[in-house]
Amino acid sequence: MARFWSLLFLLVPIMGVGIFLWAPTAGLYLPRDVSTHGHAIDGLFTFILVLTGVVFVMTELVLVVFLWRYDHRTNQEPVKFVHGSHNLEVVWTIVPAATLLFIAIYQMNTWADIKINRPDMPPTVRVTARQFEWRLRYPGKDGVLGTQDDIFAVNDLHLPLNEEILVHLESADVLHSFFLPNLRIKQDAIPGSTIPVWFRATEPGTYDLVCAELCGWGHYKMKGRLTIEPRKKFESWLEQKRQEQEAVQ
Ligand SMILES: [Cu+2]
Repeated sequence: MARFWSLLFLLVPIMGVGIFLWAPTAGLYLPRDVSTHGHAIDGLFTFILVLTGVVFVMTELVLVVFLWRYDHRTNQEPVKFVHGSHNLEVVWTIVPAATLLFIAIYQMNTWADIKINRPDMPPTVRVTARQFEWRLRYPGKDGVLGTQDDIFAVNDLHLPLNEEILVHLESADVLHSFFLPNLRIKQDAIPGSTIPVWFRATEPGTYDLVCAELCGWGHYKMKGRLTIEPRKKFESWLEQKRQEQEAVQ
């Protein structure tokens, strides 16, 4: 029976690795990347996944070998307890600390590109998250956000293709998270702050915009749509919105 348990534990690393190998073929992996910085994020993701994956498989195999070899029926003598090992403690503290420090340094340039080196430009759109929708506000003809001629939309985010985009992200009530999976963008929206988010989309299309922070009972339906389109189409969409808006005023 004890042998059966060790084999059952062996299924954990086999299935763990198996699922990761199978998922991309079933379309259950990362969605298609349509941003300029996405490959850097995906590279970090894969690097950390492989690193932790190798450690995971190694520790699982050690566990299974010990379960198999030290089964109680073939090891009748009493167990000898060991109370700590200073050297072992030092080793398994230093190795993870060094690994974490390495990852912290290794990801620095990507972090700087995505979170620090903000483009010097006026915002393309203001996104205000609220329970349970995305309110969008574009500058009107004057090109300045926050003036009388601004153009409004809800859940329908349109942005121009192959251009630097600067989003000003806000929250009207609680914590939300602005998540564009295809652009590898995920940023918390925090009440009381305006958070800049920038990126560049490289392929036209319609993509998901979802909330990635449990923000209340209706969190599941806090879904919008991101449309990436060439500048001309984007401008005619804005113009159409503006006319609709004037018609009801
Ligand atoms: Cu939300």
